[in-house]
Amino acid sequence: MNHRQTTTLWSTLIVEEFVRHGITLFCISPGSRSTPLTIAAARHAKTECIMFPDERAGGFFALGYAKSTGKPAVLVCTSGTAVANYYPAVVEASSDNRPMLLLTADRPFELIDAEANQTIRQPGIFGAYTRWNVQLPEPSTAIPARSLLSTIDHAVASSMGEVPGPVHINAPFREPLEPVELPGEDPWLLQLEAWRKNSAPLCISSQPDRLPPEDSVQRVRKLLERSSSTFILAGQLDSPEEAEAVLELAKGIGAPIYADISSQIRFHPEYLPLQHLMLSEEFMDRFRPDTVIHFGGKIVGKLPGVAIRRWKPEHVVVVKNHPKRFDPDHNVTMSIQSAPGAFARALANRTRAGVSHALALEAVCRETRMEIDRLCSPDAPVTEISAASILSGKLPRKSALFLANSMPVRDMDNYAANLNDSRPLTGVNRGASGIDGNIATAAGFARGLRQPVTLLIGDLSFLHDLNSLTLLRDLRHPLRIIVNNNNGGGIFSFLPIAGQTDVFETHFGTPQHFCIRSAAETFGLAYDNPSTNAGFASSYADLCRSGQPGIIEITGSRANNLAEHRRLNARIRTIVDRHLCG
Ligand SMILES: Cc1ncc(C[n+]2csc(CCOP(=O)(O)OP(=O)(O)O)c2C)c(N)n1
Repeated sequence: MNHRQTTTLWSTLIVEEFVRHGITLFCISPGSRSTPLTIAAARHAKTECIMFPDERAGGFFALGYAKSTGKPAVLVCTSGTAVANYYPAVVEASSDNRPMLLLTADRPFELIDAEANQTIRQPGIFGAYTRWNVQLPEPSTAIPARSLLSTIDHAVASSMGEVPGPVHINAPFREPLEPVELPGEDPWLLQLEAWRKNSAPLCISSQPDRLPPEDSVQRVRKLLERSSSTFILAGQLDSPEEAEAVLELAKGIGAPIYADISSQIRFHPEYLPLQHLMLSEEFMDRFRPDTVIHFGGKIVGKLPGVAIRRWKPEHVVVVKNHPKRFDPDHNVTMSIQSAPGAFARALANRTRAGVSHALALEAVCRETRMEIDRLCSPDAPVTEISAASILSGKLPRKSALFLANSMPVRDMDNYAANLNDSRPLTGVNRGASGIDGNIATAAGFARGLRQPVTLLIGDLSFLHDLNSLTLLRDLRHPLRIIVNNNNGGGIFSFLPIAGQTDVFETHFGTPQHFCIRSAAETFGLAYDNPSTNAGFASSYADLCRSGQPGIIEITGSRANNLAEHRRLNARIRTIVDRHLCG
């Protein structure tokens, strides 16, 4: 085989081995050095290739896909800063334990550190954020073909292992890069004879065992039996089944449950949102659990953490499906590695129903809901709070929700209504909580779920990921974007820095005065800018009915938004105090 044939075959084997693992989505960015990989992916009968002019968007799209499928996509790009553009998505995938495969083309050995064009130090570029990284040799028949396939197998196993995350394969190629016709047979392929006759990968790794450890189940069961007051926290959970199991446990043992917006419980009709109770300091002082059990990942709201720091419970148990430390307040007394849903089920089966700690929640929730609903009256102006609340009640069946960072995720966490007939899967980027890549992640989420997705996002986050609007056109399941345009970072108005008026507006508020209508036009997307709650509800219903992607802009002001949040939270506090502490 000549050099060109080796290069072609080398890349073909890499792609084929990924496909044999069921990894068929390739997110490719254009470039020359990656030609052998791009062509191998493009010409494989079982792959789906999506093109991303912007690698950063490609990375976040792959992240969203992994969030909704549990599977990695393969990211392919050329050498140079193209690779570095994956960094933010790699950080988020690593922090949020999502599988991701980065297959980056590089220049060959003789061009490294020699001032060659578009050449940077690529091996290990993602530092501590990969589960594994490997430098491939330049394609060569001196390398056993089995070792190439085995490297791909190990990459897949590492990405989907005990702690899923990014794996970086850096693949140098020497010119010429363009593929050629392959020889029918070659001695190099002799060692792959058995592999070529079937369609299985060379090596399949076992899936990590996330069964509940029996000794931990027993230990927590004993804690619960001795506990006079237990509090359950549901952090990020990935499936409705897991969510159901945790909710059932809470009901079974009569413990109040605080369910985060990413727990897939927040919209459950049986969930009584403790988010509101947490606003009352008096409540926090009176309800003092001795045992807290946290299921799943992070929690968006900061009040549960504040409460636990104040309560100082004897036992804080964390149940999460990975071995990483999960203890931001250093108060965890038992850390359990298990699938949260399976652990909750095991516990529920072995735990006697305890004394019911039923707080007088129904009345509080009813009255709180009435306060929120007052802001949603049809003729009132649509605001960030009313938009979140109305949206939570209007999400169509078989569609999902993605919440951008900053206020959208918090507003939905705090003010969502409990839906009766639709419980949308809810995605967030809370691993590192960036305001970058939220549009691309939501697009990847829609691709993975094969469902329409609604994204609620602030104007700065929208601007940050503006070029990802190109992705909307080609999605088979539409992404609907609702932008809260308060002309800057609304969240900063809630911080003490807002008092430092000489620097606040210019250095924190950072208004950008850009035109969202024009952005929609530029990318060929439907657009609307309703002013009332009724207008928003009908605009959203129209967009959903159209089956098309589109943007709904909600124009507001940061000052009004702050005032409305303060007024509403004060009223909720009064309700809670009256019912629970009076
Ligand atoms: C990549 C990144 N840069 C900066 C930040 C800090 N940050 C957090 S919220 C925020 C403002 C976001 O504004 P916007 O998206 O308009 O949402 P709003 O605060 O108005 O809800 C910024 C800059 C971040 N989290 N991530």
